[in-house]
Amino acid sequence: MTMRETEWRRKAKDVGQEHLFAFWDDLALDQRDMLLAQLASIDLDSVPTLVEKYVRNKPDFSPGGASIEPVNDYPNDHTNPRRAWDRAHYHALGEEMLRRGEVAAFTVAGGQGTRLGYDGPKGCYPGSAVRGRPLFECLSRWLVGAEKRYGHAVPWYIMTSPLNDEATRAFFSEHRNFGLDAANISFFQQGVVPSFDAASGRILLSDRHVIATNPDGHGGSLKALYASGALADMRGRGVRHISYFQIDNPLARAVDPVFLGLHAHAPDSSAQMSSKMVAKTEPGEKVGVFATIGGKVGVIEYSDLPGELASRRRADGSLVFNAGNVAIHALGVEFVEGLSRAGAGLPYHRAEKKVPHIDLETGRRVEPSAANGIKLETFVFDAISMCDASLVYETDRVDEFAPIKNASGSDSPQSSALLQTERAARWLESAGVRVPRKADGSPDCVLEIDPARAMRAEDLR
Ligand code: UD2
Repeated sequence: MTMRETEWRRKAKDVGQEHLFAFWDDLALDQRDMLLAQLASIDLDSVPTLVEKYVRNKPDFSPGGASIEPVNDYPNDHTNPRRAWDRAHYHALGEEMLRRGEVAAFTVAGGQGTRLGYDGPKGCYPGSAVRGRPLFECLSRWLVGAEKRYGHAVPWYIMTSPLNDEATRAFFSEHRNFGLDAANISFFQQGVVPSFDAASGRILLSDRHVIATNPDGHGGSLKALYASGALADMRGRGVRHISYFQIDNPLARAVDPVFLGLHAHAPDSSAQMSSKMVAKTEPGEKVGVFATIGGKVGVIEYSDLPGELASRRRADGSLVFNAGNVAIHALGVEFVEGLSRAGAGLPYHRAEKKVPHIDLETGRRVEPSAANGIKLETFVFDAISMCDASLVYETDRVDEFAPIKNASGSDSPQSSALLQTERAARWLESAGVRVPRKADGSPDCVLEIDPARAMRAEDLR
């Protein structure tokens, strides 16, 4: 018995997880090393708390007794009498930030294309309506355009996970970084958390020498930005704000001067974390909702929003809680650093899932037919309620939200292509181009506009 093993075994026992050594005697030497290395990479001390708080109990993320009000957003129509604001002013301020190189782009791309039936990093999936450009390339075109326009490169940070890091890097090399300078692209991996057996609270083994883990959610990006050195790299480049977006939305403006200007300069912004919203289409739409909860802006995930609040309507028929979260945020470098230094972790959310594992009695692999495991994830939007103040900016759905999540139906490649076409059609029409439309008003064609050429309708005139 090596000393290292004794120590780890004791530690595992102390936190109620001694079974992780159940097959030790049968393991080859390299397998033993792998198990010990994996144990060293996991925060074992936190395991008893995780089990108690999230496996044995179900934390409640519903707003509970707190007062809950709609958010006071900046409306998409800046002339809206509800709240008129000076769009041109913030656009100019945001452009200045880009000219000075104060902005980095950040994509969370730790997920796979599983829901799409695609075996690979989601960013490699064809996303654009006409050319079928991969999602990574759709987003890269904004950065090509911004560099040309503002004379300063926007460094791009991409968070991968152990599931797709290698494949993502290889994809960028194969595509010569989509024309961007490799010196301005950084990849780093998010962390993982152990997956638990729902009934016993034991950590599952995915092989006799391998602990079952899952990526720690997009909220893990804040910790990973710090731990990977990405924040220090940003500091070195003079970056002060991070433009955050998900890999699944080919219409996301990777950098948006108006939003960045509001985030950094609006009087009611703390420049810590700001967000974009779109008006929800129907009460059941699967997007989180921004609300003022107990006096502070936060997001209530769709599964936690009480039905009565989701379907409450104003006299004009519009939804009261309509501020849908499109997962586009702006974050201050200082804010993210502060959270990490203070060790201010985000809460975990639990998901009951089928987790294949090794049966501890027989040593055989089990493919469960029903949910047997608990996976824990953190959500980036939980950081919003940690801000001193947080701004929400309404954007037009057609202009900015056409996610590709499912193989068919809503949020699918087909629905995304329709929205991309509609946006391009509107932009072209505003520049005086006649776009053929069908009797129902939808464009009678398929269109795609390259963001490297036009970042907004005005650019086409
Ligand atoms: C998310 C939001 C939802 C709404 C919607 C907008 C959550 C929990 N819900 O739903 O409120 O805003 O998006 O499109 O976020 N990712 C990682 N690492 C992880 C997990 C996810 O990088 O460990 C990335 C993933 O690659 C993708 C994004 O985060 O880019 C969204 O993840 P999702 O598909 O699990 O979230 P979804 O669509 O359920």
